[in-house]
Amino acid sequence: PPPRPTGDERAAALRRLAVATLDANWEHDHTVPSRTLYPHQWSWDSAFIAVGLAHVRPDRAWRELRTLFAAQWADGRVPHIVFNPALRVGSYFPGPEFWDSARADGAPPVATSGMVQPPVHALAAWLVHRRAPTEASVQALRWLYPRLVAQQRYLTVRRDVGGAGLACIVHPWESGLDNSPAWDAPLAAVPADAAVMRAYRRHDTAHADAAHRPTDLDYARYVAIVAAYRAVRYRDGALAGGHPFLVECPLVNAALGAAEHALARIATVVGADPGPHRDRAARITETMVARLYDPVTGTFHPRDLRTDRLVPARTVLGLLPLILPDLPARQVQAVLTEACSARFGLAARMARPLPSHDRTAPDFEPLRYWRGPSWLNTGWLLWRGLGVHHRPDLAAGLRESMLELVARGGCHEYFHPDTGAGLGSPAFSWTAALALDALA
Ligand code: 9WN
Repeated sequence: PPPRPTGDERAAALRRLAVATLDANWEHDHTVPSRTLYPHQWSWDSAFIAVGLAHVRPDRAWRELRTLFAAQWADGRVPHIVFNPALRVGSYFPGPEFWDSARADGAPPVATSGMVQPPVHALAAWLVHRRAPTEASVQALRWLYPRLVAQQRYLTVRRDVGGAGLACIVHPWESGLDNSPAWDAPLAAVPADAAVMRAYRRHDTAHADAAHRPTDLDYARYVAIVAAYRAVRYRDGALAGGHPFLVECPLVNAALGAAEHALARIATVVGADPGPHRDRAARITETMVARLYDPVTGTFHPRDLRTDRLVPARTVLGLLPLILPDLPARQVQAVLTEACSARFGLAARMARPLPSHDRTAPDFEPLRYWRGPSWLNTGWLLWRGLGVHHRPDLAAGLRESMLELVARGGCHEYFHPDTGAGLGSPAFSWTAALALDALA
């Protein structure tokens, strides 16, 4: 067998691969997540990508965020997809014709989706600036700051369907973890029939193994929920009255709280008052503990607003509130216990990669997208949380496991949670970007 590469050789090879992947996915003013599967711009992908670009191409990191926020709606929502008008019809489903954003009030001139994704952008902007603070990065922060504030306002005001101060997601796509078992219970109430999908052509299954993607029934429901939101032109006023999917997601709300912490730091750079951001962050954390933490399971769960119950599934989403610096010690300890249990296997020396779902659950599926496989972005968020809560031993174990995945498998979209084999897109941008950040 060839000699094992040294740590330095592994790092250098990984860095080269990651930079080449990001360069190949750069498209004029943004980075596509994947040339085949996702050829437009995605919201939270761009935030992760910016974090990675900051290490090698800081100008592009800012450009990435600017392009995304140039498509922000008048109400403050940052759309989860910004469509590239140069691409032919059919390069992604559901495409711009399906979303029909032009008919919605306050949509930008460019075609976008009408939904959001986890608001990890303020954190990303802060990290990009901190990596290389320059006059240009301060200017970029000045431009972004009011837009990031508007994004927060949209989520905490218009999307506060539960009335407690948390943001509600109106579609599984908004969580970024589309077919996570976390959404099975709330989705079961969405009337849909797999036959609906005969009217459409999925694009994803032409580029990835259908057995590794959401099912046709999932897609039928995804399409039905978009159709319900599109019918009211993406207005949020009547959501509580009957929208088919209304859930408070632990990741979206943890990102919301972490964003206020990041905004407090950004505020000091741009000459604004950090105080209100700190107050809002504290309120979000408190409310998350009160509404989404279950003392019996010792982890966070989504709250289904249509039944006002916590969803029982224990997924990686439950661990991600660890990114909140003001998470109380009791919840920090409980989440660490959950993460280090046989369900997720976090350890200072990890035997297997961090899965996206509880390995011991009967519905754990090692190959199917967010129902088991290991993803770099959820690993990266947990890794940051471990740093924030002073667990360098566990952070080092997780980092090593993430880097080993990419070193062996390449910049895949996700990885088999037992073997580490690469799955999904083989040249996926956030995997490259977050590996670069973990390497630094
Ligand atoms: C739907 C782009 C996006 C990610 C999501 C991931 C996947 C889209 C899809 O790809 O979602 O938004 O077509 O499956 O689940 O997290 O942002 O990479």
